[in-house]
Order: sequence, then C-alpha cells, then structure tokens
Amino acid sequence: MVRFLTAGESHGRALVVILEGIPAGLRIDLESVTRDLRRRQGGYGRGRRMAIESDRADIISGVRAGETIGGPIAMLIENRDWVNWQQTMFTGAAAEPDAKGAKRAPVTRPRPGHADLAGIAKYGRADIRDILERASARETAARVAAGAIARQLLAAAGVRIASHVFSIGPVRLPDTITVSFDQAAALPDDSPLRCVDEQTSARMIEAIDAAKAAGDTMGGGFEVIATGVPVGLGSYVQWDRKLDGRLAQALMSIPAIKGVGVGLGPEAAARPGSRVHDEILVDENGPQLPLARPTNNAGGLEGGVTNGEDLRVSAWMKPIATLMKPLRSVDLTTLTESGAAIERSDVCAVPAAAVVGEAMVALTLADALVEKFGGDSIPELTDAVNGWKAGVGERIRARARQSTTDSLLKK
Ligand code: EPS
Repeated sequence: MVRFLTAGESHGRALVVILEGIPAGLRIDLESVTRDLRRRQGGYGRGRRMAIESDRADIISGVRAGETIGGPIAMLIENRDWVNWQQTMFTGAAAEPDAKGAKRAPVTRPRPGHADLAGIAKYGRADIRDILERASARETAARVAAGAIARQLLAAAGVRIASHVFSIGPVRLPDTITVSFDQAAALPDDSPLRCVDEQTSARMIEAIDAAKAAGDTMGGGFEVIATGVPVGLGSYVQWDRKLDGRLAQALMSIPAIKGVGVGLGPEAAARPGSRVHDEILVDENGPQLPLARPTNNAGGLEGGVTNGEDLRVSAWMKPIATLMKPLRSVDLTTLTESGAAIERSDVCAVPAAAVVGEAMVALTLADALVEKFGGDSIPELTDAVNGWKAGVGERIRARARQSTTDSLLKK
C-alpha cells in the first residue's frame, strides 16, 4: 500500500510529509521533486506569498545514497515566510524572546466558502487562524513532494503523467480541441495558465485580471492525463476498489475542488450511448491488448478498472474564498454583521491545482500499481509489470486460437 500523511501550518515553521510503501531500490531524482514544487508555485493569478517561498523538499528518511531503502520516506519543506510569523505561530506557551514578525490580532470574521466557520464551530477555537492555517492550500506543497516520488515509481513501470487547464471562469478551451498526453506534457514549466491554446490563454488572463480589478476571484477546471498505464489496475468487485472512485476521492480532497469527471465526465449524461461508449476493434499492434479503441470517452477506465488507454480525469475548482471586496459575514466576538476577513491570498490558483492534481493521481496510481504487482524492491515490481504487460494480450490471443480450434474440431 502506498499512503501518505502531511503535517504543517501555512505560516508555521515547515510542512512535513511521510510517504510509505515505496519499494526499495528506487533512484530518487531530487531535482525533479524541486521542479514539481516550483511548477506548483507558478501560474497566473498567484498572490505575493509565492514571491516569498522557493519550495524545496529535504529528504530526512527512507532514502540512502540516492536510493529508497523500503522504509517510510519523510520530507520537510520549510516555510520561508515563518520568519515573519514567529510572534503569531509559535508552538510553545509563549513566543521565543527573539521571535520575529508582527504579533497579529485574532481573525474573527469567517470567510464564506472557507473552512473558517465550520472549523471554529467544530474545534471550539476562538481565533479563526487556528483553522485557516491548516485548511490553507499551502499544505498541497507536501502532497506535490510525495507525488513527485510516486511519479518516479510510476516512471519505472512506464507510466507518465501530465496536466492542462481547460477553463478559467467562463473562458473554456473550444470543444473542438482534444488535448493529447504529448501536448499536455510539452507545456513549459513556467506556462502561466497551463492551457494548450494561446488564444484561450489570453482570454483566461483577461478574466483573471478583471476578477482582480473587481476584488473578486476565479475558479476553473483542469485535466490530468496518465499514459502507459497497465491494463487491470483497480477492480469492479468491491465498491472501495474501483479506481475511478479512488481517483475521485484523491482529487476531491484538493482544497476548493467541487467536482471530478472521468473521461467525458458529466457530458456523458447528456449524450446517447452510441456517442459515449468507445468501440472495440482488432489491432494486432495494440500496445497491451491486440485491440484498438478509436475513441477514449471512458478516460481509460471501464468498470473502475484501467483498460490500457490513457487515463483522463478532470476536476473543477471553485473560486478562492478570500475576496478583496469581502462578502457579508459576522464578527463572532460581537455577533454583529461585518465584512469577511481579508487575508493575503491568490486571485486564481487553477494552474497550481492542476500540478497538485498530477500529484494526487500519481499517488493513487502508485498505490494501485503496488497493490496489483506487489514486490518489496523495484526489480521485483518492474519484472511483474513487464511480465503482465507482455502476457495480458497474449492470453487473449491464445484463448481466441483455442476457441477457433475447438469449433473446428466440433464440425
Ligand atoms: C492560501 C493563502 C495564501 C496562498 C496560499 C494559500 O497564502 P498567504 O496567506 O501566506 O498569503 O499563497 O498558498 C500557499 C502558501 C501555497 O504554497 O500554495 C490559503 O488561504 O489557502
């Protein structure tokens, strides 16, 4: 089982992640972890915080001389901003005598759409900061570090992952454009919108600028594509083994994600079956099965099981809950109406969420891969994957040869 836990507050000292279940013998490329962290920090519409941070993960366990050794991998990502918060975010009974930064007043006016109100009621806290620090999307940096390791495990099994943004607010990539894995993978790391179409990107930037000028925020949608996925990950035999359900949970757990789709997603409900389901044709040169699918509306999943086509999952993000022109709220110290609190924030973080989406898909696929192929070391795992990929199509061919022979003998 590949699983992970994160810890850390947005303005605390650091984020921590523990990733468990990665087999021994995986060469770790730390540079590509840093690269994913940097991609997550980018995107048009981010706030001033991202100019402060320059995320880097320090590996503190589970790796020796550049290779995993089978134990839990712990990583630490420092918050550079911590120096400005030491008078507010200390863990002792009082701030250290040399603590830096301003002493901030408690936050008392919950932001509609944020975890503020539900959190304060649930945990019985007086200062909304106790809620927002952990509910902050800063936590997703830790997921991306874990996801970067999962991605390296998947690469050893021939699986690659990329993402692209298809909508910001009302601006959408035209329906006529279907984005291939290669197009998404070719997006430059510093692509402002992670959108494959230049004209649409320009309109997306305009929409974000307009929201910013109005003191408002913008959501949108992104798609994650995985290629080279072995046939047969996940299962239909029990509800919690369906890979589409597991991917949906992983993506829905990203802050502000309000909907997830597989393949065509909700659009499938508006079409007749003849325009949804992907026909099955014979193709002796198919990569895993001796078959071809002329379309991939199913997004590589049928019955909650991978079918060998590219895996395609989408997620829709609501606009960020901190508005510079605040919505009505209540000051909880006086129970009087008052504008919601304004915290420094982003106007739009959909491109960053797409990178987090890649990480969550990588972690979910790594778990499904290790579940099916097992193995405590990378050679064991890759032998099993390669044996399976070579054999799964051959078994279908052999069965077809057998039934042809059987029916000839019967005649
Ligand atoms: C966030 C608010 C902003 C974002 C932050 C998420 O942070 P701050 O309050 O420090 O300005 O920049 O995102 C990150 C720090 C990050 O690393 O993505 C929030 O309230 O969720």
